Amino acid sequence: MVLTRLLEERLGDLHKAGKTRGPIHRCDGQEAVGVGAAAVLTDADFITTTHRGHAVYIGKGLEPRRIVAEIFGRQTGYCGGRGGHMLLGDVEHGMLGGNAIVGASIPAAAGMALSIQLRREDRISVAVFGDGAAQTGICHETMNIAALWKLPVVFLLEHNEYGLTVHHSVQSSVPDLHLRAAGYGMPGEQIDGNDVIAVHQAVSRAAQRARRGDGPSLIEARTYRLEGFSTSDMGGYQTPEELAAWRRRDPIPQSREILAETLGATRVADVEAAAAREIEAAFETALADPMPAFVPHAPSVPYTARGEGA
Ligand SMILES: Cc1ncc(C[n+]2csc(CCOP(=O)(O)OP(=O)(O)O)c2C)c(N)n1
Ligand SMILES: [Mg+2]
Repeated sequence: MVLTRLLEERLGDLHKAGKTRGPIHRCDGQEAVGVGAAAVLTDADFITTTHRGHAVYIGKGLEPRRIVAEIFGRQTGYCGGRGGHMLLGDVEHGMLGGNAIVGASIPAAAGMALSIQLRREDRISVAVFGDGAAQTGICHETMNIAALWKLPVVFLLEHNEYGLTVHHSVQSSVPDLHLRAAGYGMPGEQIDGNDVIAVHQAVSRAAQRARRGDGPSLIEARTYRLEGFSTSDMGGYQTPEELAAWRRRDPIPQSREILAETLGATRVADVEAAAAREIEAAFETALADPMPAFVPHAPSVPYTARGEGA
């Protein structure tokens, strides 16, 4: 979680300095969802995420250095520098990508779950998606068929109160989205998405159910994004009181406190210092990496009817 926070703080600074290619979608305040969920999975399990996927990338075990390289278009990035921060994937870690199409991470994960079921493999698939994505048609279609076919998939709804600048109260017919699970015939539960242990426990339960062949579950993790929709967001739609209340529930200080009780404050500080060094080194080395070699487009041929010409 600290790696993710430090990565994003640095990305925010670099965007301000005009050094990123386009805005970055930060997940400050939401780190417990992606990290807590990914920690349940092995490399063999699949996960898909959203345009705000840094916590999932890190949680699934991807290296910060190659994440930074990808974001800055370097050859050494996970997708050779061609995916960028929203479309980063790595099959070896079962990280099947962030996704810039709202809602599209949901059927992608269910499709992988269908493949797992057909091949009788011992792995599961997880879809992370937002409260805005939960209102799309493809979400409903996917949940229906996944429950009907008992696909080994976990639907993890990262409810951060807003879709872009739009509050959930004006985009959803019900405030509690896990209630919809009943309509599809699968279990649904709401959890505190800022409590990394609660996330880990809920995803573990859903993962066990999926592994047993009992089908999908819907977990609604309630959280809040403490920064803008993207680094280009001018803000103004969140009240100072709302922001302050959620800042007090920042998952990182909460986890730090719990860990300090069991591990001791010194050990926790050491781990955080190591995370800071890792992020520092990630930026230093990745930004010195080469850009991909220029690949010219294939020579264009005049358009002819299908089957003719080149
Ligand atoms: C199909 C589609 N429609 C609209 C957009 C523009 N868009 C990008 S993010 C976003 C809001 C998504 O909200 P949510 O699912 O809650 O994710 P969050 O940004 O809160 O993490 C919208 C409407 C898009 N990228 N894709
Ligand atoms: Mg949202």
